[in-house]
Amino acid sequence: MRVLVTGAAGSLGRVVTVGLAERGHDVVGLDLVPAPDGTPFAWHEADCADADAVEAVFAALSTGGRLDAVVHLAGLPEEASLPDELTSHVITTAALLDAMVAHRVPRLVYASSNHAVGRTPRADGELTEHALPRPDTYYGVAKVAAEALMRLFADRHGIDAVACRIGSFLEEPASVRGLSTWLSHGDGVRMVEAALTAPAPGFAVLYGISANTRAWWDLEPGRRLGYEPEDDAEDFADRVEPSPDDEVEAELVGGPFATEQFHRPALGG
Ligand code: 15L
Repeated sequence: MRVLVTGAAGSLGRVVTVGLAERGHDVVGLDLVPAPDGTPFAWHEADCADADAVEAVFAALSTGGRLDAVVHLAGLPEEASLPDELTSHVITTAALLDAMVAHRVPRLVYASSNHAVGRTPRADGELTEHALPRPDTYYGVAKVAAEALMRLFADRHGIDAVACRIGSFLEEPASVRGLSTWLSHGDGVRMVEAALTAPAPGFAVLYGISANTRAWWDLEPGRRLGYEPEDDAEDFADRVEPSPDDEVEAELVGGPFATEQFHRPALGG
């Protein structure tokens, strides 16, 4: 498949671009910054929040053959102001979806986040794809809104749109919470490839975690799309130090993002 990967220079993007290229996909990177030295695939520099710049990238790509999908990984990875979060996640997704419709690109795979449902209590039981939006931060609010936009474009334009609610994408789990929420680098690539290649998923949500022994987020929605995780955070459990925050972080899906440290006014604060 020919795939445009946004945020190609970011922590997810660096792993996913290389992983997809190794699996035989024709990857095109897109980022605000230039390609790292030695990048073996095509690269465009543009701000995904700038609709004209995004359109120009799609126009340039249309001369090189059909683009099969966009993997949208660009965006702030943490809490910021509400306007910045909306720009980073909703406006960028809108610019990409508009360009996809204009250039008949049929599929979007999006790095959504567990923080879209981060205020869901663990006591509610297994976290399924049917959990109602329950963001824990403005970051989570923007992920919810980006998912809603994907659903709208799936319904209106028939775009296949897979929202991957990613847990903690790290080389190794870094906290007790991470023993449940970890997504390994290898599984991250497997997840994106499954979301890219699943036959006709329409709009779909999956939880992006590894096959962690302590997982309590439903892996079935991913498995239905062909995502078979292979790693388990438990293999690293001996290296994870307990912390006084573990108990409070275990109460809600979003862990630290759902704690009081992020309480602030929506505007002007
Ligand atoms: C995310 O969505 C964030 O981008 C990342 O910074 C982590 O907080 C991660 O979720 C997590 O929940 O561990």
